[in-house]
Amino acid sequence: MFDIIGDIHGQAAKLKRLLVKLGYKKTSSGFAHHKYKAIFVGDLVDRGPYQLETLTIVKEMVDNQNAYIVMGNHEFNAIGWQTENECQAGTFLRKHNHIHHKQHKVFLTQIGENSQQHQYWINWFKSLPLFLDLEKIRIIHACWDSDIIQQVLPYLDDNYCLKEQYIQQAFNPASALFNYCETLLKGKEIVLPDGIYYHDKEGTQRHKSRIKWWLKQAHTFNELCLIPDDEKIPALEQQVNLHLETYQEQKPVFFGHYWLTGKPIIQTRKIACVDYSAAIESGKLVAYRWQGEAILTNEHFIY
Ligand SMILES: [Mn+2]
Repeated sequence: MFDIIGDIHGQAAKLKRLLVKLGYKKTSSGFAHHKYKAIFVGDLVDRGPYQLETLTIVKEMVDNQNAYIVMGNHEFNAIGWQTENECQAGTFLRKHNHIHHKQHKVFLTQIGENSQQHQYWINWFKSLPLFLDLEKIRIIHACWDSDIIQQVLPYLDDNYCLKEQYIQQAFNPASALFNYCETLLKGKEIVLPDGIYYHDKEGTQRHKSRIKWWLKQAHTFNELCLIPDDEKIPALEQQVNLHLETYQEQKPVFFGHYWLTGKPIIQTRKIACVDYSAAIESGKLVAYRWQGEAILTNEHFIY
């Protein structure tokens, strides 16, 4: 039995409150539950105020077999920030530009950029699996696409962790591996029709949008795209012509990443997102308490 816990983004206070609510007890070897193990969907870091504390709590649980974790795009990005680009000496796999620095600076400050501690956490991030395929459930940060999972396997070790020798490739936009990582860790996107755009949380103009990959069908861009309600312009009511690959397998899939809001509900009977924007003050940290069911239920969300 598992508690699948959403993106924490440095909100250690929310994490501790949720763990206590779920019945985990603080022991000499970290938080533990006599009946449940936690599964974290990634994105422990960036944005929130207590990133080092979040990492420490989660790693202690993982090290003591009280939790599992998969990699989020923010852990992936952190690896790229700290790893030199072998093709271009003096540069890094993730560009040290203003936007990337702004996203990552709280982490770098708390951890001490280039310190031993920094390298310690980067090494831990490198050891995180891209997904978990357990006996009865699957966990991934953003999007489970069965074809891509098959194609990415040769690059992974037995724990579904990216092999060290492929890290450079994973950040090279010309490689297939880069695209696999994009889909699994950041989800699927669609290019909006010519001249149509919206503004994201940061106010940046976006001509591409994340899509609800879990839908069976969508008739318009508004139905398909994850666009804030107040940005939903009439032009997005035009018909979308896209074949959606529905997840049709038996095992339920849990993921995070999507900054959902409102009362947590399952996406389908087999698919549930547990990210409800804990990173921002009004957002809640959500868990799904999985008790062995093959059909998911809204009753099992706890927050
Ligand atoms: Mn994410």
